[in-house]
Amino acid sequence: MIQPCCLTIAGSDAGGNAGVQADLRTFHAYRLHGCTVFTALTAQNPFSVSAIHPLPPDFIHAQLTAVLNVYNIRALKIGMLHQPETIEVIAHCLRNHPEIAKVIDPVMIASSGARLMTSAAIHTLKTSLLPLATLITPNLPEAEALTGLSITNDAAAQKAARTLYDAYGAAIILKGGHFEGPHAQDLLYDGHAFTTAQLPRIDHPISTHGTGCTFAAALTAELTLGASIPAAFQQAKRHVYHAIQSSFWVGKDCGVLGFVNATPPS
Ligand code: PXL
Repeated sequence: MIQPCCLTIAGSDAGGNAGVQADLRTFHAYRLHGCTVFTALTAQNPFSVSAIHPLPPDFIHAQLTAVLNVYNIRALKIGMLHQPETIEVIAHCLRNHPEIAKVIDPVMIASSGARLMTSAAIHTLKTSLLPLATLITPNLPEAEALTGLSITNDAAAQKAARTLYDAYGAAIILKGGHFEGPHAQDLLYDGHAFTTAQLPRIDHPISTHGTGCTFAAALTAELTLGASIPAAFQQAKRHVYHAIQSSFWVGKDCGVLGFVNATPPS
């Protein structure tokens, strides 16, 4: 029997907190095989990104062709893209695969503050890639950059989610972690209804670098296993919560998300 598997198209994080490394460990938590297409290599730790090495578009094309032709990929996740040429080659390959669910995490700035996407690339992302998405998962600064809206309260968050849905025809999860308050609340708009997922904000001393990648990877794993988008949303949120709760130290002032056994959707 051929099992379903998933794919991440993202950057490498040398420190192993974010990017492809976070995605693979999340897929493994769901007992899913993960294919990996690297867009760029980064030299970084949770405190700074010291170098970015984008991979050539023809090599990204070769990686995509190699995996899309053979593996039973049900859902994929797109993370760090960095430059316009990268986005164009990915959009070109994925246009022929409407059967694969596509979760796009429009990564723009690392938690250390480093820019992971050039401003020219934001334009290409909007015109070429976001229209292919099944689900888009911006945080508040990314949603503001994509819509031009200022998101300072719940009503503005709903307006931004609806604006993005109307622009791209994809479900939108707006990650509200940047709002202040005792709860970390995220908002889903799937074209029919707004749903929220709310868990207590974890006051944890260990670095949470990589939570955005882990959340999008958990959504991808859930969709691979057949969950609906609203169910995937609640489960993925819980997955990240448990990963933060079980994080541990791996260097001076440097932690990493913990290992979680993900429960498959019922
Ligand atoms: O968290 C966003 C992200 C995605 N991908 C890579 C990253 C980061 C943040 O640092 O390094 C490779």
